[in-house]
Amino acid sequence: MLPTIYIIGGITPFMEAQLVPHFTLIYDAKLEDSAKWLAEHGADVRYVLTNGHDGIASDYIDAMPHVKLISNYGVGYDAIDVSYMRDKGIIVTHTPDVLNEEVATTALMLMLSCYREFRYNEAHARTGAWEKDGNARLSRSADNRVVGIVGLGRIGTAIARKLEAFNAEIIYHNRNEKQVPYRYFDNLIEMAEAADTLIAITPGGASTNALISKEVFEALGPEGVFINVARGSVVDEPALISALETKTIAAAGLDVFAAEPHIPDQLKTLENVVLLPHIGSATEETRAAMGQLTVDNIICYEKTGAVHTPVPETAEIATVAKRG
Ligand code: NAP
Ligand code: 8YV
Repeated sequence: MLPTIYIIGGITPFMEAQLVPHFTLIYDAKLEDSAKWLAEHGADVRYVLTNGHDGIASDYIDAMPHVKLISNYGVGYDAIDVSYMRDKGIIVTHTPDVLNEEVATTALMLMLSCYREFRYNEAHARTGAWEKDGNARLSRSADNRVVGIVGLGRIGTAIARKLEAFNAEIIYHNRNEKQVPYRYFDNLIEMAEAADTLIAITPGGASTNALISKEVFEALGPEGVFINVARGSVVDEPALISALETKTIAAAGLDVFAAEPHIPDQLKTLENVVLLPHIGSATEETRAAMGQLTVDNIICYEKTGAVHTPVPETAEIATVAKRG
């Protein structure tokens, strides 16, 4: 009998083609009654493949007593209770690094759209307003900005590097100072005061919940631009809406929201916000690389008992194999 993978959320045909010869694939979305299926067959499940949006509920895992590994198709794993999994001896893997450049590009795309008022200018061209009303109003330059990165990790560092082309001065806030040539702020409010633009790119979860608060927006100020490519939970969303409505900040570019795929109506009607449907890593090339690593972690474990990219919280219970 082939080992079973329980799949939550979608996977690409390319991922499926690699798994089908070696595993029995059970798709949560295709089950009429997941709880009933798990009660009858949960003991057969050896692997879970899920993603950053769906994660896995702990009661699902309780119904799968022989699961060895949860392979997460994404780098962020705040939707998985990793301490619970570690205590049960279950390894969790994710897809670091392979998406750094894409998510950084998305952050820049949002920042440039805010400064150069892409939505307004595109509409001015497309709707005929240019012919009817004359030239578009002036926007503001994205060059020479002081950019505060909240979460200077793998992706934050890629954002900082891409911003060099715009002559940005990079400053950052993490819990820990790093050996990097950028100014460190242990106080986020003080960094927001010093910055023209704030870019959030931390993990989600309890430690960053509503980290970007009303006070942070007040410190960023009426010329300030806020970009979020982290998680919706990192921001106090009602405070953000209010800051945009009252022009406490100038503009925001958002790829992530508190209750995805729902976006609050107030955000949809505001002129000074650019909205994206969580597409930070969503290109064919980057999703192929993420999918490959997600699949490789399972195949490697099945063949050797080792994985390539465990999350730090389960690294101590995992054997790590370099990717060939
Ligand atoms: P990473 O390398 O682990 O970097 C995370 C950074 O955040 C670290 O520098 C960390 O530094 C900092 N951080 C963590 N908790 C913090 C806190 N409470 N306060 C301040 N800083 C904190 O992770 P990554 O690979 O860059 O990914 C970051 C996140 O981006 C993911 O977890 C995910 O949520 C998000 N993401 C979004 C998309 C998208 O499609 N929009 C795609 C990929 C990833 P310290 O530990 O020193 O605090
Ligand atoms: C994906 C992400 O949208 O990697 C992450 O943390 O947020 C994105 O790359 C998500 O994980 C879907 O698989």
